[in-house]
Amino acid sequence: MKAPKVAILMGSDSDLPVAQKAVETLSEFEIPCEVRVMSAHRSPEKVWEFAVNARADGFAVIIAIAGGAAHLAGVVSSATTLPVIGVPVATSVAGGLDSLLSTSQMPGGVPVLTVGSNSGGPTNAAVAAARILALADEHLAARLDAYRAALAQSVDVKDAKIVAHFAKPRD
Ligand code: RP5
Repeated sequence: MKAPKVAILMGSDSDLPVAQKAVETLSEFEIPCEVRVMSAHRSPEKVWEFAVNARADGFAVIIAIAGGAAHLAGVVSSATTLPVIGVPVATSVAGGLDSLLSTSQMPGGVPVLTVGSNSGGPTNAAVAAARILALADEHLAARLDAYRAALAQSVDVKDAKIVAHFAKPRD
C-alpha cells in the first residue's frame, strides 16, 4: 500500500512562503505531500474536482492555505470527508482577522480545523496532519515524540542562556 499523502492547497502562488513552512515540516517527518494552486473563487471547478477525488487519489489530510475572503478550506471540506486543516494567511486587515474568520467560522457538519495566522500556523498545520496520520502509524508517532522532546530541549537551551546572562556580575 502506498503511504498516504498530504495535499497542500494554496489559493494563490502568493501564499507560497506560508506553504513552504508546511512543506518543510512535513518533510521533517518524511510525509509525502503534493502542493497545488487552486482558488475557491477563481477556479472553483478545479477545487471541487480535486476535493471530490482526493480520498481516491491517496490523500489522507488536506491543508488549505488562503487569505482575505479565505473560502478555500471551507469549500474543500464541503466536498470531502477527509480532515481539512485551514491555514489563514495574514493580511493587512487586523493582521489577518478576515482570513481567520472566513476559514474557521464554518457551519455545523462541515469542519475546517483552523490553525493560527501567525508564523506558527503552517507549522502547526503540518504537525496536526502528522498527528492524524500517526493514529495508524507507530513510527510516525515515535517521530512526533522525538519532535516534542526536541521542542522542550530547545526551550532548555534558551533558558540556560537567559539564566547565564542574568547571573553575570553587573558593573
Ligand atoms: C486568496 O487571495 C489567496 O489565497 C491569497 O492569499 C489572496 C491574494 O491572492 P493574489 O491576489 O495574490 O493572487 O485567494
